[in-house]
Amino acid sequence: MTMALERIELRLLRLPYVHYFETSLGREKERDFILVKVFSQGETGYGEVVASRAPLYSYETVGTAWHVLSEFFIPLLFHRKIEDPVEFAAAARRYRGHPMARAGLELALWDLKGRKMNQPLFQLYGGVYRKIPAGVSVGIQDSIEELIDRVQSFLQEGYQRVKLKIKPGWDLEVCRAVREHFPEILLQVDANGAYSRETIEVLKTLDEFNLLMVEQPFPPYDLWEHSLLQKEIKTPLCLDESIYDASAARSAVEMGSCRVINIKVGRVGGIVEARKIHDYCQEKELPVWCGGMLESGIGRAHNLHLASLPNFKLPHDLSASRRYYQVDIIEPEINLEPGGEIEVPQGPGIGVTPREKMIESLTLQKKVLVP
Ligand code: OSB
Ligand code: MG
Repeated sequence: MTMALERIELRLLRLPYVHYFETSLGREKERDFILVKVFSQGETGYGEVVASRAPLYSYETVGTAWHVLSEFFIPLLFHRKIEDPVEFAAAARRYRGHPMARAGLELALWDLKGRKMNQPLFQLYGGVYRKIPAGVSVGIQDSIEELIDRVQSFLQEGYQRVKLKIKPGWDLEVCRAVREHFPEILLQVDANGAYSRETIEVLKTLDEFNLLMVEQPFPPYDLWEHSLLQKEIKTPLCLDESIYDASAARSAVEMGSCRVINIKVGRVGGIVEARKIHDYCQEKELPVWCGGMLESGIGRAHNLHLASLPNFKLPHDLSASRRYYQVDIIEPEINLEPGGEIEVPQGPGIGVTPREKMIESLTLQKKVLVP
């Protein structure tokens, strides 16, 4: 049975970070993002759009997502009287691109569905893990000393692995220092596409540091360059930005461009596409892990449910609420358990409760759409 939605709300929120976050793409002090709320028969579903203010990580922005959601994806739902996330994913294929926008809406429909069925999302997805291993992504700092201090305190909190952001000039010396201080930890690096054919020698040297993986050394649309590098180094390459859908995953694996994939539901356009990538990698015996976009508790709760699927086999970029924000927009907040794990929320839908008053006070812009 197909139920029609009564109303959809878009909200632009701004949330300051507890500590700036710097990657090869730049330094950010706060996060602007869109919250999607879908309403049906007294239930509300919540989704988060991970596009940021500027087109740095990908071409999408808060502005492009607001536009395509208002003008195309939401009218499509209303026009076809769709409420089911799988039907939405199928119908939305007529439009190209804008994965973060479509994922935000699909996630809201999943949450709504879970709440209506009175089931947590991990159960709808067929998840198998009740607790997932937490990793932490540590940005570029002003000095190596500050970086070592930050890594030390995250390890004390219990994170199971550390990911360092690197860029030309903040790479070998940084890895060497962190390795010397912490010889045993699970360590990996992420370049967000900052290297090129000309700077490949540095990447080959990374083999010295016993890293779990090197994430996205070259720009997104360069599978070929990654395949050449993977042949030259022992450390597995992991792709993030390059894997924009299931066919890109297949091309990358068949070309030998990576041995690990980071799945982000926003980057690939929703849970339906994320599952295709998950299932394909499982069949190919390639491990995946769940990436993050510094989400609020709503997006992170969604990520926890996704990360419960069986082939999510490496520690994730999923950290406690307070690693990102002073106060999160959900309760209970996401916490790290002893041993560095995070529990998958057990309530219906995403399994956590959005703090409506706080969301209202953080809202910069709001739009209500009706059929
Ligand atoms: O490349 O994984 C990335 C944050 C914003 C944009 C890109 C990336 C990241 C992170 C953060 O590494 C991971 C997290 O949310 O904990
Ligand atoms: Mg990355």
